[in-house]
Amino acid sequence: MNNERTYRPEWVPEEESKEFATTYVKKNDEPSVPSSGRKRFAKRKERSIAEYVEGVLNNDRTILAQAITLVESNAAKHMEMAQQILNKLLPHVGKSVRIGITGVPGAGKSTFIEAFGTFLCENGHRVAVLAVDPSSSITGGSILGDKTRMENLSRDPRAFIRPSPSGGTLGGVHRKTRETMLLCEAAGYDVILIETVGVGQSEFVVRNMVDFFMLLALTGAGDELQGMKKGIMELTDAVVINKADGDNKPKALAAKEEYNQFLHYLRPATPGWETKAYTCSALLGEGISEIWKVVEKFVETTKKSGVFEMRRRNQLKDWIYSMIKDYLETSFFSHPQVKENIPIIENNVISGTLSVTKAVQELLQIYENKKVSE
Ligand SMILES: Nc1nc2c(ncn2[C@@H]2O[C@H](COP(=O)(O)OP(=O)(O)OP(=O)(O)O)[C@@H](O)[C@H]2O)c(=O)[nH]1
Ligand SMILES: [Mg+2]
Repeated sequence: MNNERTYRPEWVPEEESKEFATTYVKKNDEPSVPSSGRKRFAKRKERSIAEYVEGVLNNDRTILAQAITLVESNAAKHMEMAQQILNKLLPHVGKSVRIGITGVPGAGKSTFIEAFGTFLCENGHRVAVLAVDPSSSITGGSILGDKTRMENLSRDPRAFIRPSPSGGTLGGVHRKTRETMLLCEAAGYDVILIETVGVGQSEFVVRNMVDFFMLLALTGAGDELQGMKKGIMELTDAVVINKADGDNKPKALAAKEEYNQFLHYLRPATPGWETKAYTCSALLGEGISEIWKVVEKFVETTKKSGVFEMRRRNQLKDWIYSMIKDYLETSFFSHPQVKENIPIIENNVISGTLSVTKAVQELLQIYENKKVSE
């Protein structure tokens, strides 16, 4: 039996029929074509590389979703296949505007993406929504949890929503999200929105894969401006104060002024672009079109100055090195002898019988010797 369609995205309401726009293919499932229904063909036929490439280029959503599943798989066989597909698609990538959106939980990121994405679709764009969510291995991904926030967008055939790849290191998530973004570009999505929760390192990771980075903020700028938010502000191309509606509107406007005064003294995240604060109401859809105008202006300015291309080139370089680092780190810490010796060496360091440098040398020696004799 073909049970492919039983995997419904969670954000589709219970009573909905099968007309939802996004196709959710269960993670790590063998990518496949529908089975013929005959028992002895229980192991379904795999698509060829050419079928994947053609399917993605034709924006066949099922094939796109399955190609993403390949990219997200940690199985060597799938990885190899995914790389071949990506290589064939490379001439068709890079033509989108890549936008990162961050903000504390509850800032309204999902509501904003619903409003912004819908606005873009209505204005002739095709929008892919991805997420980098460091907590997704526990929660299953914030987008998946958004049963209602992106209801319209998830049904819109011009939009494609994919939850954060779960599990693995941040470096692994980085690679998977970047490659997913490339697949979406090859499928013709011209605006890519990447949501991330304002926790830990994920802002830096997302900043490094997008053209335009936006911080969704709330009122009470004074409190936020203290402490860690400053670091994030230095990455942003726009601060958008959301929930500028009802009683909150005057406060939002005051916060905008405060942010603008503060931003004035910061080094801009993008050379030649002045980061400013704006207000909007994602809930009412107010100020959304103005924010798109800001993005358009940004793209125009940075393309003219060459900063746009330069950033993309630097991001590619950064990607090479971050992948190497990620590979080495995983390889080191998953090495059986290293794993075995770490607690012993750690103890020796803590009890004062071994210096840190010596400990590291010993572990590296174990790793490197083992590598040679393997
Ligand atoms: N009044 C008002 N409420 C809003 C607005 N945008 C979002 N909200 C509300 O704020 C709450 C949080 O919104 P979300 O869109 O889920 O926020 P989020 O940033 O995606 O949150 P996480 O996914 O938990 O990080 C919801 O109850 C929204 O209805 C807005 O513009 N105005
Ligand atoms: Mg959310």
